[in-house]
Amino acid sequence: MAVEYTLSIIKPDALEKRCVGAIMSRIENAGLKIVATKMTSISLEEACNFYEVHRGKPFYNALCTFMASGPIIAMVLEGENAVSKYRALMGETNPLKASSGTIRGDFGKDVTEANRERNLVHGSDAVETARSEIAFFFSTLERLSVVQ
Ligand code: IDP
Ligand code: MG
Repeated sequence: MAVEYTLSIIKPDALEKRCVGAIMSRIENAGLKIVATKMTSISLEEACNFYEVHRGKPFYNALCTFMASGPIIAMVLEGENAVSKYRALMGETNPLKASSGTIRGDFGKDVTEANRERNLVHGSDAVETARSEIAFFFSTLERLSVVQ
């Protein structure tokens, strides 16, 4: 099986709820390795660029405003099938539908239809996407041993 890299973001709502440690523990317990990380924040313009693929969708403005609303933690995760493994750990996009045992299902119980962009975490959806998303947040130096 192939070792992959994926970009994880712990979103502003997770920092507000103080479940950063719990999320990182779940990542490590699932056999994924955190190989780069930083706490940072992004401007509205940067958030809009990061989520460019969703431009024009009804939730786009709310999503970008939310992502620029507070600190976030970006991480590069390494492991076999890291992309799909981390997406399974996150659970469904809609926290109202995400299963118990997933990050979104367990920490997003207070979310409503009106603010369901607040789903705690981001994870790349493919190896190719991960490559550009990692480059968005991390310089070559910061990526350390990540071969991409
Ligand atoms: P993903 O994060 O599970 O890959 P995407 O479809 O790529 O889901 O959507 C990006 C982000 O946009 C989601 O994580 C969530 O924060 C937000 N989002 C997606 N669909 C909706 C929606 O229908 N309402 C509100 N926010 C949404
Ligand atoms: Mg996505």
